[in-house]
Amino acid sequence: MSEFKLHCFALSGNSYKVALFLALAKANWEPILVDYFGGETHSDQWRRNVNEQGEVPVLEHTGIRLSQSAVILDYLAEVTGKFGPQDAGERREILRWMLFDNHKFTSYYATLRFLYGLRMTGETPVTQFLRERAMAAYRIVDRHLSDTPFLVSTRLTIADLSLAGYVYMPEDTGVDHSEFPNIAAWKDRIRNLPGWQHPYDLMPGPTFL
Ligand SMILES: N[C@@H](CCC(=O)N[C@@H](CS)C(=O)NCC(=O)O)C(=O)O
Repeated sequence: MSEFKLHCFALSGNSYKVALFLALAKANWEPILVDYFGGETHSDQWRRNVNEQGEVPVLEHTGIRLSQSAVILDYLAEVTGKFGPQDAGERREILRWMLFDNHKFTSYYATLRFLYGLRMTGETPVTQFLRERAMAAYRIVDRHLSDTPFLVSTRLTIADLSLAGYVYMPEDTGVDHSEFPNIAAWKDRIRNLPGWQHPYDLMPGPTFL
């Protein structure tokens, strides 16, 4: 039996943050496919038994069940001793970037990708707004990565894994990624780490709608 169980699906970049941690840490884990597009996370039963917040990822480990990717990454860093902070200053920096990620970097981009890249809504005032907000967040991260190889340190931390959730997703979002050379170099550094896998290889389920 696997030590860690991750409720997830391939298209979920928020789940990928955790799946990538488990892959890079060479943990003994298994994915549990959630039928998100079939409405599973909206069912009373799923919300009662898995996550009242109605979201993946959800991690199960030794009788503990956790949601929110940032909380899960923090937990995994603690129990595995990998990719976590080395002192209080790093802990605060990791938290600062993970909060920025949840509010802006992942959040705007993931919603844009869902509408424009998966639901194929075409351009609307909403996609336009989301792209502007996402690109503003990408500019901030790109500038930050111009003088550091990883977000918080010279080594990979859970802050990098949080921001990496959607950056390998292949769908067209209308964002010109050539504007972000430092993010491209950072993506390559992560991709070259032993154990890295693309989200669609790491998690089960359909990869298009
Ligand atoms: N802040 C959450 C976001 C999780 C999230 O939005 N997950 C999506 C899938 S990628 C979801 O389950 N959404 C359900 C919904 O919005 O109804 C995290 O980091 O875990």
